[in-house]
Amino acid sequence: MSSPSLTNTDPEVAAAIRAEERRLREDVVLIASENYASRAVLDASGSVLTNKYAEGYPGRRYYSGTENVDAVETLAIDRAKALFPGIGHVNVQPHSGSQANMAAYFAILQPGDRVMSLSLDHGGHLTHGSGVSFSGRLYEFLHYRLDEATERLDYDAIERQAKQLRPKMIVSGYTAYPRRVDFRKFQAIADEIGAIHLADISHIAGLVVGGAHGTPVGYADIVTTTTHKTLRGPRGAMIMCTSANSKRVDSAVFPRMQGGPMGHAIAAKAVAFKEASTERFKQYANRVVENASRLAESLEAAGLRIVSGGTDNHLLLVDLRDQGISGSDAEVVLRSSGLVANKNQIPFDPLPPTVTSGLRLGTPAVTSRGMGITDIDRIAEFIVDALKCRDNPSALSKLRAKVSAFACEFPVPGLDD
Ligand code: DSN
Repeated sequence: MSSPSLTNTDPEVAAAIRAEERRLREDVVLIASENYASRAVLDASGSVLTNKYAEGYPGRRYYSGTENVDAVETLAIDRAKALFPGIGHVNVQPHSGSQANMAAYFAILQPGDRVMSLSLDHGGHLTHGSGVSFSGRLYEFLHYRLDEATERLDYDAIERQAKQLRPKMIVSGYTAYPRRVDFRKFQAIADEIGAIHLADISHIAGLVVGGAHGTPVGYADIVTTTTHKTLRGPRGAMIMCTSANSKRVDSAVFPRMQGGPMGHAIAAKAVAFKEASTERFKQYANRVVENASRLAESLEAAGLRIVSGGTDNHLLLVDLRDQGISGSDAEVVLRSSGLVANKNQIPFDPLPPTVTSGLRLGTPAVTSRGMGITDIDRIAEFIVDALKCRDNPSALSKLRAKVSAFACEFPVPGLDD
């Protein structure tokens, strides 16, 4: 909420924030990577801790006056360790998921080293070796792909490929893969060839913490995650690793990759980790998965094809090829109806990433607003209606009014708590 001071100092920024607050209330947010942080997280994030320089780590800083940032960073580390039992070491300083992955690579790899990961068009991330990212430019990434028939990971094929390519690192964890990931199998493959296993759980971290997805801890040498997706914290990231990799990871984050940590963001991470340690969060994580599964079923019942036949996690991919509409056009149609989702390539997509044949839908944000199964059925109806009346602007604007009225029935974390 914009304060009187912000409104007086900068009415333009204050107006944009107010407009965003309205949008968050009136839209149905189905972007799988987005969520609503609580008021407590936002308060910590907007605090005076933004003022402090504190290069280094708690107790070992290059600046004085760091006792308070030391306290919040120690809390964040201890709470993260409690959320991921068995983890040896945690670094809560990375500013983003991309930077967490960068530091993880810096910790283990030399330029030119070979890495295996899922290709971007099958659900991997840009920082998993795309040619347009630093990762694809600095290292030799070679990609595994999903099985064409099942649209799922084929662990036997990945094992064969790993034995042939002998990468120094294997990356598991994805941005658009709707199925469970077997981290134990990835570790077995990595062990067979002496590779490091990096699990990027940015999308599913909250599900792991809530017990709705298996943990990579004990199976991956390094685990990276953002803190703002299913974890429902502030925008940012962290790296977890075995004790054996702790020094390498810490020095890769600072001083190699970043300078001063963001104390306000770290404080907000600590608050989010406290919230995620509750029974309520466990229920939330499980409801996210139930809701995603219901959305997949309802859309399938309405005649839409769901990639891989459903979902085990918080997201699903809709294959639009037989609907006569591209992902990019569907994104625009949904947006004009108050439904916010993003176009996404589906496995073996004939269309480029700027167009795509798919839509990615996720339930973390709507579940944070308290929506359950019957609400998800209504959202599925809205999606189907929007696609049906895509060439009828007046029907779309009526639908938008309906969607907004529906959305406004639910509280907005961060604004109403
Ligand atoms: N941009 C995020 C997503 O939407 O999945 C990943 O970084």
